Amino acid sequence: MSIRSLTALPVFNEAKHVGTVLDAVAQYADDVLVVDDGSTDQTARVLRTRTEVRVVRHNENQGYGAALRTAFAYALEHRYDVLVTIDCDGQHEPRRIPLFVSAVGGVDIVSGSRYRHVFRDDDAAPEDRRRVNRIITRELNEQLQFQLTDAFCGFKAYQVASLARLQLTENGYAMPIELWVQAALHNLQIRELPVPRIYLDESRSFGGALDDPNHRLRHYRDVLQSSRQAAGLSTRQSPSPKVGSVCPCDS
Ligand SMILES: Nc1nc2c(ncn2[C@@H]2O[C@H](COP(=O)(O)OP(=O)(O)O)[C@@H](O)[C@H]2O)c(=O)[nH]1
Ligand SMILES: [Mg+2]
Repeated sequence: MSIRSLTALPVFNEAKHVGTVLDAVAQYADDVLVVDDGSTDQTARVLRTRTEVRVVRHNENQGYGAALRTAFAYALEHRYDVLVTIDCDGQHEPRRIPLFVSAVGGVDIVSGSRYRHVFRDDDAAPEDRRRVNRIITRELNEQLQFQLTDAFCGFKAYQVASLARLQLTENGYAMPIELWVQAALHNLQIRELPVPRIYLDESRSFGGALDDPNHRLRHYRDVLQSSRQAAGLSTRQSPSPKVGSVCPCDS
C-alpha cells in the first residue's frame, strides 16, 4: 500500500520566493499545501496562478506556529500518512523531500538539523540565532533527555497519526519548543537528518520584540517551562526516546 504524503509550506509575505520554491517542490512532491498566513504582499496573487497546489489562507497573520498547526489539521482531515513541512524562503532544499519521506519510516518525527553535519557550501548562521538555538537545544536535551542538535529547523517529516496525539497551542516561533515537549510526553521516536545551513543575505525579522535575542531567549525559556507544566512533565525519569540519524549526506 503506497504512502500518501503531503508537503506543506507555511508562508508569510514570500512573494519573492514562493514561485521558485513551488517550482522546485513540484518536482519532488505530489500533494502540496501552502498555508498563506495572512500575507499582505503579492504572495496571494502569485498563489492564485498556482493551480497545482492547495492553498489555505489565514485572513489575518497568526504566526509561524499557527500556520504549521493549520497544516497539521489539514493533513489529519485529509487522512495523509506522512506530512513534510518545509519553509518557503529558500532556506530549505526541496530535493531532500524524498529523503525525509523515506526517513520517517519506523519513527514518529524526522527533524532536519543544520548542526549535525558540515556541508561544503554551508553559510554561517547569524551569531545571535546560533547562540539562542544552541542554548535552547541544550536545555531541551537536559530537561527532556533528548539528543537533538537543532531544535528549530522547519524542515521536518511527521507520521500524521503521531501528530494527532499532540496538544499544541503556540502560534509563534516558540511552537517547535512546545512540539518537543509534547513529543517527550508521548515518547515519540525522533530521527535527525542533516540539512545544509542556508542563510540568504536578507534581513529577516522575527517581528517586534523577538528580534532582541535576549528577549527571544527569555520567551523560549518561558514557553519551555509553561509547556512542561501543561504536559505535567516535571523531570522525566523514563528512558530517553531514541534520537538517531541517517546520514545520506553529500557534502
Ligand atoms: N516571519 C514570519 N514567517 C512566517 C509567519 N507565518 C508563516 N511564516 C513562514 O514560516 C517560514 C519560516 O519563517 P522564517 O522567518 O524564515 O523563520 P526562520 O528561518 O526560522 O527565521 C517561512 O516560510 C515564512 O514565510 C509569520 O507570521 N512570520
Ligand atoms: Mg527562514
